[in-house]
Amino acid sequence: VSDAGTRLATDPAPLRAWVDELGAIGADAAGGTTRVAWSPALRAALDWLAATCARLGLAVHEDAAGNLFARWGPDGDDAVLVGSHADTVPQGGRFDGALGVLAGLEAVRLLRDAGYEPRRAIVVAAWMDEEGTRFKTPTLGSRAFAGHDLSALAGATDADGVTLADAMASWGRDVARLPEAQGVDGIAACLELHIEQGPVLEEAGVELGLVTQIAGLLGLRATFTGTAAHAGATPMGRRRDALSAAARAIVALEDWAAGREDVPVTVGIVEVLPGGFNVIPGECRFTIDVRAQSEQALDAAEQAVRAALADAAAHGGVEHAVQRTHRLAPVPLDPELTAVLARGAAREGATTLALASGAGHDAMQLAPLVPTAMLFVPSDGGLSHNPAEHTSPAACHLGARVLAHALRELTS
Ligand code: HGY
Ligand code: MN
Ligand code: MN
Repeated sequence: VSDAGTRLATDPAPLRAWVDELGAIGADAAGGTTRVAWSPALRAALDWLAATCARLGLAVHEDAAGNLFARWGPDGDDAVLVGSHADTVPQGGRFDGALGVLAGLEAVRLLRDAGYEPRRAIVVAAWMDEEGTRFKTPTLGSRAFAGHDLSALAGATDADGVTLADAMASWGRDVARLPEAQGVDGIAACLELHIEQGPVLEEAGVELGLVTQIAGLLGLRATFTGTAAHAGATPMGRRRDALSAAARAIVALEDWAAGREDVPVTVGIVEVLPGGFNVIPGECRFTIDVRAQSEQALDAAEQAVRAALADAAAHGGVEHAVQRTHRLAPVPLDPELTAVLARGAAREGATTLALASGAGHDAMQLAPLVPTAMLFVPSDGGLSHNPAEHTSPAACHLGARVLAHALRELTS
């Protein structure tokens, strides 16, 4: 039960209804949710979000980068921002990102219904393209808000050859005007609630996670080039098979990472060309995703990955090339702001655990510039980036109430 200071409603149903309504936008045939950047599904989601925020009496606007903001309270450049992303991975779940936006909105609703008036504004945010799925541009919206120069991304193309510039133009946005999305000067603090996306809280039997830091991300794209040839007439000893060499590399990467605690390595996309059942693959392209909690570990991982690719290519007698697509440094979060979340959790009598985030988040773009803290709620079975992703209504609402306590402390 919440403390007498601010009696917050505890009914989890309205928030769960929002999660289900938003999760249905972009629902795909596999039972998941697909809302990639600049897609019609994401446009529909932001329209739903804008209408929902407007019904709560918030002032809604979208910036040049497609970020959506809903503001409650007075003007000023000391707003407290709370939010996450509305885009998803392909065939993703209904909670990754979306819950962070909706829990922020629920926190505002709870405070308004309790008769609270903030002395400085609370801004609920839905960041554009946190996942980077379509153009390999993770955290594009929050990077634009943080004032990063993103001009190099304009020519990025998706799997259908559509450029980022054209995709943005389909939303009435000009990629050259991304710098106008710089807005971090207008906020004094940033909070993000997110599902943990791993098994730690559930296995520890703890209700909430207080995030100490966010893992660094390294994205690589590898191309193995052999010789397309006849599957039946080419003796095994005469082949330059790009796929079998890549497969050897991929298994070597898994073996390398399996021997280490917290440097997960993932190959998520593999393209085989020309892609005939009776043609020895002449080319194989694949992505490599590396996470680590320190720059040194990221550097060591990149070296090991490059060495494993070179060995496998040499073994298969094929050429190879490796290109870095992105690298985000590990980011520590703000201890004082995290203590505000901890006090909110204490008001709810919730158990908490301090933990590092293996997943990347928009918070990592804000943390170097303004005090930033993250609150995790458990993921059932530690599962995420999967249609079966789930967190109980009670756990979601507990997180929203803790956000509400923190927002009240920060804006009273
Ligand atoms: O990849 C990540 O860590 C996040 O889900 N974008
Ligand atoms: Mn995600
Ligand atoms: Mn996410």
